[in-house]
Amino acid sequence: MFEELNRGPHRRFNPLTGEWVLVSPHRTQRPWQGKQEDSTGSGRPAYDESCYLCPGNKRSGGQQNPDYTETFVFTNDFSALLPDTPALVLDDDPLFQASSERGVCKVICFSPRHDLSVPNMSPEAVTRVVEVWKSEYEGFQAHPDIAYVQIFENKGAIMGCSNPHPHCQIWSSSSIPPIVALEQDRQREYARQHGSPMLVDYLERELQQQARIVYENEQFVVLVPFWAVWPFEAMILPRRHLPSIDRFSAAEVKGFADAYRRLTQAYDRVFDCEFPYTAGIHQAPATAENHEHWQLHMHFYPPLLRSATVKKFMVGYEMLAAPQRDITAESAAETLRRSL
Ligand code: H2U
Ligand code: ZN
Repeated sequence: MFEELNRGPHRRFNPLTGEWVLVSPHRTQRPWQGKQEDSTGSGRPAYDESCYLCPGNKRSGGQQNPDYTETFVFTNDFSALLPDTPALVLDDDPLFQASSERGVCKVICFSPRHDLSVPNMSPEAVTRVVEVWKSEYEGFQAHPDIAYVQIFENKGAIMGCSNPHPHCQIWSSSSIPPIVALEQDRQREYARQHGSPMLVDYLERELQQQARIVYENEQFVVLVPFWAVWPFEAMILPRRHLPSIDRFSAAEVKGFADAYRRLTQAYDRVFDCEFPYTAGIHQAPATAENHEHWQLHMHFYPPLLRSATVKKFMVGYEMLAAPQRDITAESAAETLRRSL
């Protein structure tokens, strides 16, 4: 069925967002004479005295990092959201609506080692990172002003990451951000219509088809979603129904870390470089309501297209009409499987 579809231009539907992506498989032979990005290449020292995330160093605001030995969490010195913003709502004119927003932004150093990143950290060290995510989420669940917890990692200068020291960020907010709210509405509606969570049904079908599966362990599956937009976009999905990270068992914390590590190892092998990406977990809001329609998942959006230096641009048609891709999700999954 997909072989026939993949012979020519077609559209694929993203049930999580309701958006369509244009797939043009015949275009992969297109010549390229545009921008070449600098290859990232590692070769970093284990400790960098000028790094604001390395143990014992001073950060921009003057605070000093402890001599941490595994993970280290601190409040972002330039937080985009603040916990004590006074409440203010402008809603009397439908054309000029605004409201104040509260939240907390944190930075999590994954390791004291400046030269490592998730694919070359030990399984135990990556497991520790997932444990910290879980306890941070639980901490925000107890916070009356916080509705949503966004855990994300920006990796690589090409993705705007300010520092190669392995780290991620957590931004928690008093409202549910629009992309998350959209996925929430779509999942709620699907569960209402079909009686089961969307991504639980989706994974079952993906496992039957196998064409887009990259890696499986006992608890999680890594796949290239049918509706992927970025060339090597991927997703980590739990095998069982898990709305949020606080429900992870100890084995699931370990299994998630394994999936995260194995996918990023495969990424690094695709073009033999430190593969840049933006990745993040979407999960149920950290509030007391019923969120059973939610299925936690981690999105990976890597920009590279055909080498360590050639990235996919989301411009022109993509910015004005619809996202478009050339290599199919099936062939990207095959490349990633071969790179495991
Ligand atoms: P990236 O993950 O995009 O590189 O961002 C790193 C964050 O670290 C960024 O949000 C914060 C920046 O505000 N930061 C500090 O909190 N303290 C510093 O001394 C420098 C950077
Ligand atoms: Zn460092």
